[in-house]
Amino acid sequence: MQEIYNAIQTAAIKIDYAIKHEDKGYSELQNATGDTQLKLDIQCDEIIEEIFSPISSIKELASEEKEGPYPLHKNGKYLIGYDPLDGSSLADVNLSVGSIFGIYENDYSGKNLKAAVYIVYGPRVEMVTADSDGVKMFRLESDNTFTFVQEITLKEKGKLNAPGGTQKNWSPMHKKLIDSFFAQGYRLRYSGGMVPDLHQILLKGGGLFSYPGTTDVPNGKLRMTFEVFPFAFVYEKAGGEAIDGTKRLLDLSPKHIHDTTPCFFGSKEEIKKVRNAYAND
Ligand code: AHM
Ligand code: MG
Repeated sequence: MQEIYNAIQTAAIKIDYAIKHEDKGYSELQNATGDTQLKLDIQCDEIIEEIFSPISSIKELASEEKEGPYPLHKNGKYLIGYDPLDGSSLADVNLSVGSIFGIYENDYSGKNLKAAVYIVYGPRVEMVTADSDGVKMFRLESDNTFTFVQEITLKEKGKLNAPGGTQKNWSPMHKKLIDSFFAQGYRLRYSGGMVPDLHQILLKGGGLFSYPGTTDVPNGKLRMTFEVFPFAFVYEKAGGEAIDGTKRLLDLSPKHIHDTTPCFFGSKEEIKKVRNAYAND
């Protein structure tokens, strides 16, 4: 696993450079979800593919930017589902973006996730790892090494609310639930990048991030394999919870690697309220 973490660090340094200095325009291509890919999306995917390719413990890659799985070493132990540059359009407006990695065994179901890692490219470059040792944050230093900063644990209850999805397409129940958090004094924190938004909630001790099913996207926007399961794993290891409204996210399995799901990540108190609201709908 350490070899994979080291490879992610190497990729992160190159991706950070690409974000800051390379071509920001759109390509002529679309990904499997139908998004027009930025040149940066493709470049970051290629950086990761190249760095992961020689690692013999990796059996296969599945990328948000690739149509299907990409086989590497047939005797490898791990499958890696990743989003090379999440929230990539935010780079153009100089907001933080991220890379997300789920390290699986056997298949891409939530229960087979063994570790999760994400990188935040912001004013600082930070890496968060979640595994049987808990959740740890590292920061990129001027000598291009990552040093340990702190362990991350969530409090029982937080103060931040990051409500995703187009509001006019929320269900009345979901709107009432989100309004109820603001009525209790929760503060809005939503940049439109799930990596910095979820990172902020983790570092500030708690809160709620939601991306519900809506009338336009009934299964939500965020993909299980590359985005949702890795963060569900991080939140659970940090002492929080992650559900789709009623069910634990890590009990789900995608039928197709690009499948999406409604998702809620938070500290225990907020998730309890979400579960009650969705159970009684
Ligand atoms: P992307 O993988 O195409 O970048 O989309 C994922 C991003 C998430 O980071 C973020 O939470 C979500 O899309 C925001 O969506 P919206 O613009 O609908 O709020
Ligand atoms: Mg993404």
